[in-house]
Amino acid sequence: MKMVMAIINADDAQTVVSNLTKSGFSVTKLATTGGFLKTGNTTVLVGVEDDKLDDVLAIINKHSHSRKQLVPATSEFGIGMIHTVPVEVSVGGATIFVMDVERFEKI
Ligand code: 2BA
Repeated sequence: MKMVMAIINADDAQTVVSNLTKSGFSVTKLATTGGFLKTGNTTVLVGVEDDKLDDVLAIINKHSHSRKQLVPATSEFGIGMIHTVPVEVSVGGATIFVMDVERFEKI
């Protein structure tokens, strides 16, 4: 068994979760925050049998889209002036970790 931990854009979360659920996968959705942008994203946990892993990854891949986002970057001139300019970063589709599950129990 594998545990898929996928960090996805909050705007894609509902579509990803509903398509995973529709395909019969159990999903847990967590509200998370990216350390760099400090904006909300969504982490989806899916425990899945090995032979279904590719199906889960395909659904996440299909419904997660990358986006450009502007972040303020500041430069210091050393004379007490700080200049802020927006810098564009590309965020997502999805950042996915796949882990082996040593033991799985439902009590
Ligand atoms: P954030 O940390 O808010 O990062 C958002 C985007 O900013 C990243 O998109 C990347 O394009 C850029 N970025 C992140 N750290 C950077 C840095 N030190 N310098 C320059 N640019 C940087 P993604 O790579 O698609 O990541 C989207 C979100 O996925 C991240 O949000 C974070 O929440 C998560 N993530 C990505 N890689 C991760 C990792 N190795 N471990 C844990 N979480 C990760």
